[in-house]
Amino acid sequence: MGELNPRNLPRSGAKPDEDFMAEYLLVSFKTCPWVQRSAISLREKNTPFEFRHIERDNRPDWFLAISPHRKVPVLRVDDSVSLFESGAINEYLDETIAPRLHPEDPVQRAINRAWTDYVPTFAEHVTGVAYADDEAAGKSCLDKIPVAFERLERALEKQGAGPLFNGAKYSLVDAAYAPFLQRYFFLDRIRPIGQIAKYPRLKAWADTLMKRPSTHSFPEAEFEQLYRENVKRRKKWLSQFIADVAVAAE
Ligand SMILES: N[C@@H](CCC(=O)N[C@@H](CS)C(=O)NCC(=O)O)C(=O)O
Repeated sequence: MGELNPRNLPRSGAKPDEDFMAEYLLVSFKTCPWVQRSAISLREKNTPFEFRHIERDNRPDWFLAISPHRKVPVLRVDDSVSLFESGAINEYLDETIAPRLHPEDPVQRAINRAWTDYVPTFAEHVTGVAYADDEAAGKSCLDKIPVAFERLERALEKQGAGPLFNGAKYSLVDAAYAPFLQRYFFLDRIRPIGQIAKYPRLKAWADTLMKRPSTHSFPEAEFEQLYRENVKRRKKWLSQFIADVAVAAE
């Protein structure tokens, strides 16, 4: 296995003083929201980890050997176990590292898990416009945003006062939604969508999460620029509204 061991490979861009052996290695594409969800959990648990960014179009052999679906994130633990799927990774982290982000109450835990299960649908509705081929498809994606927002608004109403999903205590639900709420704001700044202001609880929750340091893997402006470059590079309908970035050919 030596050759496929990610530790044996030179780390691009690593400075000598960063060259530590982390117990946790999180393999990522820089702008992947699912990776971000696991990175957030590690940061909320104050757990140091090595962030290893690979390129979507050039996935190394060592990565393909440890990622059954060829997707990121993969969390390599103690250089011996490779976990995949951000939801499973976060459950594992929560079972093994304090502080617990799941609530103690089993009913609340079930509710939290249920809302975390809604994330893929929420993501598809809220960020689908970035993948639309033309204006009609774009408009039909945008029409789905209020459905997702309304559901979360109602869920937050039942949860109570905020500012986080479970009130004062950070949970895995916060970690799961933060990357997609952040992308809504990015999209809204590419071409105004103007939906979130209609959902005051959701807006307050999103604002709280955007201010939370754990949400951010990179400086915010730099990350938004990377996101815009990705959208522009896709050459979909929304790309035309990004005039201000030069996108390097891949
Ligand atoms: N359900 C997965 C989704 C992960 C995912 O879709 N990752 C994307 C990057 S953001 C990926 O690796 N895509 C590569 C591919 O589909 O080949 C999770 O939660 O980890």
